Amino acid sequence: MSITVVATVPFPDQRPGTSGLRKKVAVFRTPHYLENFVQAIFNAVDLGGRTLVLGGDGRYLNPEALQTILKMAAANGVAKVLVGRDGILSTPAASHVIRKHRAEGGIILSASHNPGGVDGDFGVKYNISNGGPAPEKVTEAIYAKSRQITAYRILNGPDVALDRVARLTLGSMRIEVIDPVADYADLMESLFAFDRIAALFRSGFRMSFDAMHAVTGPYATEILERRLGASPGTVVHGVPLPDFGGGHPDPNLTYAHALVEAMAAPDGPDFGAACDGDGDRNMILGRNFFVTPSDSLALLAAHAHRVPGYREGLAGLARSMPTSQAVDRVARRLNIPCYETPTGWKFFGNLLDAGKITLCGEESFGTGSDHVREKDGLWAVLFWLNILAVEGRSVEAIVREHWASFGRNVYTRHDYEGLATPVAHQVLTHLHDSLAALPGRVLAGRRVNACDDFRYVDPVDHSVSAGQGIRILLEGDARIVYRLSGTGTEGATLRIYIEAFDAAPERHTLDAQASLADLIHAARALAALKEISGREEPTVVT
Ligand code: VG1
Ligand code: CO
Repeated sequence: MSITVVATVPFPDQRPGTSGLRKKVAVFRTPHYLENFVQAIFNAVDLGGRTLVLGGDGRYLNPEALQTILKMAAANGVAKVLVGRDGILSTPAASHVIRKHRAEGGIILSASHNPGGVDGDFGVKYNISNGGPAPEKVTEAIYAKSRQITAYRILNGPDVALDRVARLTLGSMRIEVIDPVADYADLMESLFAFDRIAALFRSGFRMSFDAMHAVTGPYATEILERRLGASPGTVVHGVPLPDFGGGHPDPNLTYAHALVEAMAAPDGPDFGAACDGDGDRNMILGRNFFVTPSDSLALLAAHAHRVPGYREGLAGLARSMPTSQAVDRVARRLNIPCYETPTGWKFFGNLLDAGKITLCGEESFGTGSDHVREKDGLWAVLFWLNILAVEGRSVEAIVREHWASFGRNVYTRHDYEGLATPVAHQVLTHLHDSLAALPGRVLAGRRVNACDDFRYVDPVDHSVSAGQGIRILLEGDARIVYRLSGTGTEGATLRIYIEAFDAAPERHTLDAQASLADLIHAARALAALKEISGREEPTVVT
């Protein structure tokens, strides 16, 4: 088999965002576009003679892209590729496979929670040997290479059969097609009290897990229905489809509305959960009750000592900056550190590697621990099941007890999607210009204590990440945060995060929108949102 060196020109727009390179399928189909970026990875990271992990969430373009990447890996001297059967690997499972098999890195094909299909999104993410997303110095190196590229290397060989577990070769490169679920399911079994959870299901406890026709279907079916004995039908939308059945595989109150409705039915299940396209996000629901991701993180931390994998205690906790400060309160009670990082899982990697933290999470339905280096949707669901099995009480009762003990950080995120990029930048410029005059002023009845544009200094390698979002810190632990999304593929998305602390939540409404109404109003006014963008109401509220 011969290697072709194909001449190409750089594409200017291949800068990885919050979580890899995400673009419309049509962009990835531009001739040489995918190949360029993949060659930029090979040029930036020395994978010659090394092992690479490869897999994706099964979305449209996955099969073709997998074959291209396999042929390029062979032409670039990669020794061995571990690839999930049918090209399937959830993001957390890929992270585990990289770690377990001591691979040099992994390429994950996914655009996570973004819609799929021919008109949807596609993505390529590079993970390093710790199993986590490449840190900024690596993504910047890849980006730099993508702008200098003149040619890529590809093997002229046949497509590889990925439909069964096998050991194959392509040129001089070895390929192992692996069961995408087995290693991951074993890892989950090592962390959680499967006997207690199985007993819970035997007692008649009912659950609905919505895989949203995305990657977690096979994982959830194996773990929940086969290993834990949940009744057949517990997993819904369990078959991964290239277009996710036309849905938006984002587990939140807007896009997982079928599950939300099922949980509101009088005879509905006791527990509901959903994961996103690539299986790293989770949504947790009780009967007619939504657990915010920020509360979920805090609650898992507070209950961790009851779960076998975390019985020894927690080294520390971390949350992304916009995530609510509920977990900070748990850290204070446990007398352990709590770190505040910029948005994106890559910032947790160093803290996890250094043993400084055990659990971490983001407000965007992401929770995880040191078991892998990605957020992990099913892991969070199993953590909750373990707590429910030990507590023997409802989701709502457990959350309310947490609030009674720690107080409640009432929280919401408002997304303004599809803004024209210059308009979104104008909003941020306007905010920047207003910052200096804010401290001491009163907003929604609360004094502004401080405000800044968040700048993170990594406690481990001291690398600096600036411009990570505007924070307005108000009296009484209230906050308003603004930042632009780094994962969207259409125009710009402005996210506004609003939080207030309620020390006596039992006396107040459960409705976060109602209790935060004055802060929401102030946040919009401060950004001059209506004047600048013509928009007042967000497109998605979580
Ligand atoms: C969003 C979330 C962020 C998350 C990222 C990747 O980024 O806000 O918390 O880490 O998606 O999640 P942004 O830049 O659009 O706000 V996923 O499930 O892609 O891997
Ligand atoms: Co995801």
